[in-house]
Amino acid sequence: MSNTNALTLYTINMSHYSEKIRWLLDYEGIPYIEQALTPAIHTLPMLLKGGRGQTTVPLVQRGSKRVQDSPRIVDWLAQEYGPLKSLPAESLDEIIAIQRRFDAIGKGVARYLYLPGFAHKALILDIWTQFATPWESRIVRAGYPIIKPMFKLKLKINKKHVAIAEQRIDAEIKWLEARIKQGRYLVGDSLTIADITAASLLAPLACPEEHPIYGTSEFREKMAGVAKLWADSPALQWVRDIYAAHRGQIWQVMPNAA
Ligand SMILES: N[C@@H](CCC(=O)N[C@@H](CS)C(=O)NCC(=O)O)C(=O)O
Repeated sequence: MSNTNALTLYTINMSHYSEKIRWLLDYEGIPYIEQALTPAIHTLPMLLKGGRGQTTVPLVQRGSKRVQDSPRIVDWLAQEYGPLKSLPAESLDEIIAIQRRFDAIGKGVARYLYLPGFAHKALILDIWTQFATPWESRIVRAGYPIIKPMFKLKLKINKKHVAIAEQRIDAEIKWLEARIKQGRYLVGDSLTIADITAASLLAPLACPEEHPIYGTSEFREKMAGVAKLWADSPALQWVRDIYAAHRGQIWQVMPNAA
């Protein structure tokens, strides 16, 4: 494959939306190169590459084509690399509706974990700088007193919005519990993007051991400790089971630092 045809996935190591697309690519056997960005440093490159006034990861690039925002990436991958086994045509509408409902709680999940997580500065900085160059690491560490309040403002990490997030997550967890009573998979009898989205977006709460960030004991204790409310719920157990059965090894090839 020539470089123009190579697919690059831009991620942040802790990002669950990035994990959703990484998982989809791995599951579909679509070759890609992962470029891991450092939080805060990611802002300008993603703004410029995305061209939509957004600074978010994931973003995929092939040649001059760039696609930002995970549901748009799913659509584009289906067009370019389809048919995808995780998007069976006969159940498309149902799968996309479930993708939408779990995409909608992703920011709430991040908000919910960061509020108590920010008490653990050393852990946050270690995660944020995992793929940083030495100068990026220095910028993020020195700039943390400014980056943290900006991040809190942007993601609405405050008691009021965390309380709303808790209610919304709880409602989706209850929905998931009812759904998995009907079968192992959310739609049909095989893994689809509905399962991949639900499992990825809830993974920071479920802490599946396969995930290199969420699966560590330090993350479990310091970031996800607050999710005790649901820790033993059938929904989060389902997330761990789906990871164990279908995720395989994450980062078979380590990402490049971008
Ligand atoms: N709707 C977007 C949401 C992506 C998103 O919120 N990504 C977070 C990381 S999990 C992010 O990039 N945050 C940093 C920023 O907004 O600059 C998607 O589905 O891709």
